[in-house]
Amino acid sequence: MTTKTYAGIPQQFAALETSKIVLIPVPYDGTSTWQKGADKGPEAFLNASENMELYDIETGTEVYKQGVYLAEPITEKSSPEAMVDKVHKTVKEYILRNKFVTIFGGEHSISIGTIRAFNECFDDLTVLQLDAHADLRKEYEGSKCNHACAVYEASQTTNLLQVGIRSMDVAETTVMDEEKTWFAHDMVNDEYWMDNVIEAMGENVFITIDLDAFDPSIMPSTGTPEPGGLLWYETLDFLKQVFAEKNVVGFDIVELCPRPEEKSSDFLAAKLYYKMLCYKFLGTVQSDEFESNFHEPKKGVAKFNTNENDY
Ligand SMILES: [Mn+2]
Repeated sequence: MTTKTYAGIPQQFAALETSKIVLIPVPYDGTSTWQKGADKGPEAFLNASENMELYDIETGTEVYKQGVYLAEPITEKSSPEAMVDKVHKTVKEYILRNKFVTIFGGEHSISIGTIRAFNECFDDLTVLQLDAHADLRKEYEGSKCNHACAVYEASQTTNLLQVGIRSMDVAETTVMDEEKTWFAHDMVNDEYWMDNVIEAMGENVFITIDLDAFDPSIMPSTGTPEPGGLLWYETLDFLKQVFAEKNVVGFDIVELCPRPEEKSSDFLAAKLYYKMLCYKFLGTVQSDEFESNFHEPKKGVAKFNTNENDY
């Protein structure tokens, strides 16, 4: 990776100690079944970020001044399970250091470890998934950590809300909670979907964005594009409301599968990431302490089944 700081920001905004935000790249593409290349996602995203204006017109802010620490990429790929464990451990470590933790993939299986970490640190976690695919398989091709299983665990352990879904296997209907699913073909005729999704959320929300949730017309560089996806301004409008009304505790963005001749997708991912930071820190003065309300691990609380000495 050539980038030394996120988006080329000055060192004074990029040190771990003073940064409120941590960005963890996970260039993993071990289980994807069709187009390979999500392992190149973080690098393309970081390159595009470096060429992006850092003043946000809509919010009138320069959110990078809150501090963005670019963590070492997670390169564990001996097995999907080992990768998920490593992601889980690393994410949890940064949450416990009171950082706003963000992760850039990589294929969607990385979210298994990410969500597990957030779910251990925040009570009553809602997972908001924007995705074309349900990703609810319990196991796929011999592994529970396949990208097709990305949110199965979340469906069992968190309040999982699935938005933009337009592709799934019939077997997944037995796992899916239709009350908590917004299908793309319904959303297009439903002017209240944003309100309804927000109403279904608890206070603490983790957002996982599979970039194939977007329409392929604006986001062609993804492993498995599906027609009929979300557009730019409606997505921003929705995300802005979520950040305004809920305590978003972190997010990940996955499945950028860059192609050398098509850079607009890389820029969409870069801008989306930055916009989400802008919305998160709207109204936060640069010198304010970042207030994370995670719960310190307590002994004897069943939710924390990880040994405290593990990290
Ligand atoms: Mn997915």
